Amino acid sequence: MTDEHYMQRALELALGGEGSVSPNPLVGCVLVQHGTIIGEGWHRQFGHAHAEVNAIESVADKQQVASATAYVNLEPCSHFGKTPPCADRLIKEKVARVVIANEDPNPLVNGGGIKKLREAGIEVVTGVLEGRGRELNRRFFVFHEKQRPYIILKWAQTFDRLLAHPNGDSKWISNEYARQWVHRWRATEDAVLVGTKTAAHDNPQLTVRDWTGRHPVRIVFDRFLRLPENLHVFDRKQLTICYNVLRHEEHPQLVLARVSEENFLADVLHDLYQRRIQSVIVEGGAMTLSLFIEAGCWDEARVFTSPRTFGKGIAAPAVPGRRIATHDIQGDRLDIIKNESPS
Ligand code: AOF
Ligand code: ZN
Repeated sequence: MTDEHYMQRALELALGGEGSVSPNPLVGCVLVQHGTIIGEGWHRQFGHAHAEVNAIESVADKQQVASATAYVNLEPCSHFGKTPPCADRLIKEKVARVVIANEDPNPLVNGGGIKKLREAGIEVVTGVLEGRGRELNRRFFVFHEKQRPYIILKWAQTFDRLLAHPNGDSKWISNEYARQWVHRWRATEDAVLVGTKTAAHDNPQLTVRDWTGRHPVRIVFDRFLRLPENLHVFDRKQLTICYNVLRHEEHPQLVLARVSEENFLADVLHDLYQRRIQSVIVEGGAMTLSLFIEAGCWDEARVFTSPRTFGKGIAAPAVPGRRIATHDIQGDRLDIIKNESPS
């Protein structure tokens, strides 16, 4: 077994935290002694123990931890946050070696964990499966490096690349299985966003119903506060942030957030960063998707193409990017497209 094998296992364990740890990263840890895995753990819940601590706690015979190698996909932390520093704990347990995929971009850590471990005489290897680690924690890296949430654009188009009928109706483009995928995505991202026309015309709830998991924060663009208050997004069953250029108000489960008219999108993204929203799925409509596309401010697009045709209607956006995967969802095609140079 090589370092890569054990790191792959750490990455698999890390995924166990999906949907529960944001805005923290997904982190897994494997402890290995003499070629045997003696402990495993992952960060399970925001505010709770980190991966390294859970891995150490899982070891039956604690004496074995001394002289073991710890495989952890993110640099062990060096700060006192919700829990004490993992680097200190690894030093205290006298592990011999620490193998890491990615350095922690969080300014509170940022190399500090690696430095602490090395100063304590522990051998540290970095960059093992670095690319896979970055992909796993792409939301966390974009959030810290670009100081904005990770942006996922999502839409369903007809075979003739239309988003809606001429009157704006977009019902029944993708099938029920595609809708279930979307609900699963909502449960794993921090927020879901729609524009004014979509909120008014479709009156979406933007909650998780066809899957289990927590509801995302709902974001609506309504620059001039023209949307009626009886829409589902304003039902206060889950937090909605309504970005506008007129006024700021905070109510239980509803925030009217005022941003500038000139720098609307940049202000929104900055405000979301400050609210620690790490990822957003943009669910339309055409104008809102275009706003993000024209600004180059998106990371991933998830596009369903149905075999149906509408003949005429509202054109679907086109995104420059690289297709990284295609799935067949019971007859609907799902393409995942990556933006290779997001702003
Ligand atoms: C680790 N192992 O499993 C995780 C780390 O508020 P806290 O104390 O939970 O700290 C959160 C920060 O710690 C998070 O932003 C990231 O920099 C790091 N996450 N570090 O050593 C872990 N989840
Ligand atoms: Zn930690």
